[in-house]
Amino acid sequence: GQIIHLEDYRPTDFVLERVDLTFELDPKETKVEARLILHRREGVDASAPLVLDGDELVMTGLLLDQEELAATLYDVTDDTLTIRGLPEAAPFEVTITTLLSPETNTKLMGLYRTNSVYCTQCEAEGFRRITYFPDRPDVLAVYTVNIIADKKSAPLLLSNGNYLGGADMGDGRHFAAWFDPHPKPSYLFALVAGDLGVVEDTFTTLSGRDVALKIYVEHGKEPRASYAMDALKRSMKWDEDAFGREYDLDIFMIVAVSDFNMGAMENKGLNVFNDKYVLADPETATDADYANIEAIIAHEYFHNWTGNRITCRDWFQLCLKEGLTVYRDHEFSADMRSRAVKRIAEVRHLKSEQFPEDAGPLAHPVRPTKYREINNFYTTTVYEKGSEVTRMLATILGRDLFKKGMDLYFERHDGQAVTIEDFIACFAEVSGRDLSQFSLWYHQAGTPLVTASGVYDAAKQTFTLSLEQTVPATPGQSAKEPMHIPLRMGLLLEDGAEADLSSVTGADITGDVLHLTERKQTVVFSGITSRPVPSFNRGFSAPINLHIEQSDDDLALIARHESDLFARWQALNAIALANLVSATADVRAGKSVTVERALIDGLIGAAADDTLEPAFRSQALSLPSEADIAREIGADNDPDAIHTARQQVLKAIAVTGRETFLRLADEMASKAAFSPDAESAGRRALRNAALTYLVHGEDNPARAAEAFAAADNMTDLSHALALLAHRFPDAPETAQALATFRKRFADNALVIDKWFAVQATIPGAGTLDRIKTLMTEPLFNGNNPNRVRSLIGSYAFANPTGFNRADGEGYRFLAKQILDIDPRNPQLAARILTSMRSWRSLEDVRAGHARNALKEIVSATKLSADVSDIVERMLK
Ligand code: DPP
Ligand code: ZN
Repeated sequence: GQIIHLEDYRPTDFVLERVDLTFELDPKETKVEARLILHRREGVDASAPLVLDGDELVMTGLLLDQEELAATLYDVTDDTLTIRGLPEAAPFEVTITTLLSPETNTKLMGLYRTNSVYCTQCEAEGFRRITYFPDRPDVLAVYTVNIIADKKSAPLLLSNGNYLGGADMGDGRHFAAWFDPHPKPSYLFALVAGDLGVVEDTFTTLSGRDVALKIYVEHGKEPRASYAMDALKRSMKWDEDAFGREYDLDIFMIVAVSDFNMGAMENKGLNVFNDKYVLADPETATDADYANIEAIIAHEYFHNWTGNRITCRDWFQLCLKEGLTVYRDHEFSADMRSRAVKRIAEVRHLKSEQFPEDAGPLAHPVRPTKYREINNFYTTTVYEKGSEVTRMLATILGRDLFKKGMDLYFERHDGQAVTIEDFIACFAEVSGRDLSQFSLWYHQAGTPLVTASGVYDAAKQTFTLSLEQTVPATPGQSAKEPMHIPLRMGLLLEDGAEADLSSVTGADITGDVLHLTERKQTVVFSGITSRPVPSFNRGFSAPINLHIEQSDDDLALIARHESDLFARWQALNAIALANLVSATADVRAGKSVTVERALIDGLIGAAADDTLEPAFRSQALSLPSEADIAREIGADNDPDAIHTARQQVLKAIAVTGRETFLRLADEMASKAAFSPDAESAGRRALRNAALTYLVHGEDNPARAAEAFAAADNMTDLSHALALLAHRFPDAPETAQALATFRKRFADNALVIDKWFAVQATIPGAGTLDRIKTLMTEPLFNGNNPNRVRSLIGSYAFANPTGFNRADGEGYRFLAKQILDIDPRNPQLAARILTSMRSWRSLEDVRAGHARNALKEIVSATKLSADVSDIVERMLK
């Protein structure tokens, strides 16, 4: 594919007024008739042709104003249909007939079949696989959709908007018509047809309109959709309360399908979901599953305003809807759950997924300026960093001005396809602030590094802070400008009180936000009565790396006394990370590992502190991951040494904390019936964290096996299974638990995904053979994206020692799998390949093997644009 540049954007030559679509559904040969009403945009040359996008289409008819078009007036290429000789000013009608084969559409883009259900996925460029069309987000039109299908196999016929009516056709088929009054881009089109069960409810909006809510799932799975329904109603209410946004159709539908490339899709009025993010009950879903369902139901619903009513001018603006909508779903979850615990989980995710992306060959700005394959830009940078940028805007402006800016955005741009500049202009206008420096967050890739050091002058009672920021070079961007970094902070005094920050020179401070805007800034605080311990980046107010020389004692003080709970966790995490890095160096030097007292005391102290909520204590106990340690080390990584070091630290904490962990395992055990609420989930998390330590402090699997046998919900069951498999992979107890689990859940694909994932993440070189055997298992299905992600994705993304085998076999295996998946489902192949994004930070031998595996992929004869884009950027 060729490279698309932001600077080349220009509006279409033709304006699309209306779209009428008729589908005659058939698994092998679906006929689509698309009637497009268009007119030439004012000022466009009268000879300019109409160029429509297409992808793997078979066209069997082409009419202009109902007349067959002469062959001399149009051309068809692999990806376009060009029509010449069109009216100069008057509207005209183009009618295109195409034939599709949903059954053989393994790319899962456009119209495809999943479990005998017809389903569509059009974002980003899937609509062009249905008909020739101006398939870009700035072409907004009103759609009417007629669906004709076999009545028996497809009793349900759904599309966007409101239901107009339907009828029996007398020949075993029936038809339904839908009309969506809201102009929309083609990527929000959806059609679903099939035989599904439904869960129904209603929601009354703030202005008193009743909206019918329907969640469609496979027959028999209806009870497992009730949590999703509850989450939907809470989302609708929250968007009214928090953002004043009301729903705008008579009906809101969600369909859960089992073959889906992404998490979910926000099609207008008809969201389509990966069933993983809809279906839940205590027996089959973990607390993490419940939290994900709540967040993703909210996310897709919130898109109705941030994405659908106001959409993107072009795909470079993807963060306009995604970053903003992630921010909104984060705020929703924070309001539904514990804000601090939610923030810790978000930051863990950001650091483990987005920071490595931003530090490697795939780094790109939140708002990129070029792409080859847009599917490859649905990244953690666009989503998660995009959300953080929105959060910083709210931090800088303050709650009221941020809200005013959002209100202006909704009012001014409703019904439009806009840009990041349009969005920022609303906030600049309501606040009177110049946000041009802040906007660099959208344009400069790379995680900024802030270094800080402080000097206390007891005689003058001043504290002088020297701050410096650098933004690392990233592909295509060598020199960077200083950014506006809003750093929330506090100065903790010896008695645990907080210093007043108002007497300051060298920086603007609003509340507890220090505005770092220069490359170097010297900030002097006066009236500081004792040597202060600075606590930076409270609530992770800015997505940065922070380097500050701080003693374990000072960090421990923050961990005990900070008013910001997130900052307490951050301090504990900093103590742990430094210790894990030095332990790794110890292992590589052949020395015994030192575990600092501050770490052991800090963790056990937090765990034992009954004044803190259990969910927070479980987060405090959860050590940085092996990937976190590798990222902190940065270069020349040996995953085996990291694993050994981490295991030894874990064991030392386990031994010292044994009494505490025994107490927690007992006290946190639930006697009540299962409830998925955040508080109950927090108790389970703390109990399982305690169990993890206990099991690591013992050398037999009895405790984990007992936990497995006693578990009465999936959170506890899958945790016990992972403890057994990861700590005692070869024990008979493990083999037995795996067999029991498989037998019990063989009919439940989502649970079997967990069974594959737990085995794919067993540490050590031996896991590759296990995976090869699992691929021959009858339950393995290489065509189902969830299944492929659970086995191959988990191995490549979440098994540092297993995947990064010193002999390179893990990389060679992955290369082979990528080449196997790519022809069927390029999007899936490209996504899994990004697991190798940090290969350059490995030690030389492994890095050499990784490079060779990537070269093997790049030299394959036929690669999709998706995979070749990723592999070429990774080798550059
Ligand atoms: N379905 C994806 C999301 O909601 C892409 N829009 O983020
Ligand atoms: Zn989204």
